Amino acid sequence: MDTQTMLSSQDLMQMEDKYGAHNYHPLPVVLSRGEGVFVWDVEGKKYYDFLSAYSAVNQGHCHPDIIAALNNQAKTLTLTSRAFYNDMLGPYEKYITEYFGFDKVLPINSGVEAVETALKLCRKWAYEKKGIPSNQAKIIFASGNFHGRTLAVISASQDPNARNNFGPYLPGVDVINYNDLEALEKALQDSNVAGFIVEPIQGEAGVFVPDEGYLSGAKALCEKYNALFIADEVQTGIARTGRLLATCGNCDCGSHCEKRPEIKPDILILGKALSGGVFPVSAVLANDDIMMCIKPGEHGSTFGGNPLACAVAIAALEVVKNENLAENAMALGKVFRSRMQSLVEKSDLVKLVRGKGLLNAIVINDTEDSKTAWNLCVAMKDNGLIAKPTHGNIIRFAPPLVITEEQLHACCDIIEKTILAYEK
Ligand code: IF1
Repeated sequence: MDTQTMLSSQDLMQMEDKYGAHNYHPLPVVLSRGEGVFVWDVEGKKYYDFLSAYSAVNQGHCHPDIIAALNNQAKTLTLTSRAFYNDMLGPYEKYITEYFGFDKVLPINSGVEAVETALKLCRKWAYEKKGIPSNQAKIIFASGNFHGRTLAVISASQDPNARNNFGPYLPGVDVINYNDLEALEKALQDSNVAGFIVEPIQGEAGVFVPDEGYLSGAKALCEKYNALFIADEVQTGIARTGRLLATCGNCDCGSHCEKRPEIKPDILILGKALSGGVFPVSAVLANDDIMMCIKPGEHGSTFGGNPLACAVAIAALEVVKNENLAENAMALGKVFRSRMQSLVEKSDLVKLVRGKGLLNAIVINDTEDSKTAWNLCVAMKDNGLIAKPTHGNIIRFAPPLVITEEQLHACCDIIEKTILAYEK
């Protein structure tokens, strides 16, 4: 559509407003190109991307290796459905199960589809292996959770925007306080509990990092009460928090060490950066005693495990390993938080910084309903860095994990300059 090159940002925003559902309120910037840590708007202005499409672009925008895998496979075979075998799925399944250390994978597409798959798998296991009476299974969620937008997961949400007027809600859903092992143990006393699903760090809630020992404690309690520990690593996985998975334990040493307990979930949910932001690819991993509860014809999707997704996901995971993205996220996350901590000391506007690896947030010293965080993001955009508030007064900062230390300092300079100028 050659007229597209003539349309301004304003034209394009108005076009979305007129023809698109109003289910988002984007920052007023219209992106037309991405490369590595950078994106450009329609007028050619360059920005650092500090959201990474909510941690889907960990490998950087349009990573050449992932794009090459996409292009090569796209010219060969994109989709067969699972009515037939294809020559990419088996090698991908072997690759990803060995990569994360599980017996099997159920390939699917979006993050929430993987969450739904995990919930169905958990219930199936509960009836067929734990022996919970039919239709009595309960799954425990954590307060402040975000697992996607389908009716099942919003049934566990406490965010009025996510759930109001979408009822009736799914039964068999219990919600307990996040980061509260006592509450978890109390809930697990119910013999009808099938599992506990949790984000190792709550992204949307505002990058809440639980106490040291919370995840390992939760896993131990699930074992004690014969319930499944389900880790939703759609946002925290794939090196974002400074390790391949955030459920690798809470030690900050950055490499494998005895201090870091291996917190292996019974069911692992991945999405987003599993494809490097190039294509919707998600996955549920589990060992045979759980995964084999689903029999042929009991679950699936048209695109799940398609050859294109397999090729892209292998390339995306190769980049994570070959470019040491977890180590980079661990090291630069510490640099980022230290720079933000010095901003806390300089500015009345910044209350605190928190996060792990390169999933961080600053809390703005204003009320939840204030426009300050939003206004700061608009001002940062004008200064060449795009980010977006999560809730109210919290700004999430999540650059692609390929960022260099020099680029990170340049971004911290932009954030600092914007915030100090805003106060005046
Ligand atoms: C939106 C939030 C982030 C997720 C976790 C499952 C999913 C997500 C931990 C579902 C998706 C996305 C959804 C997107 C914005 C973004 C988001 F702000 F919504 F909450 F990242 F924090 N589990 N998160 O974070 O994956 O089906 O979207 O592929 O809905 O606005 P999906």
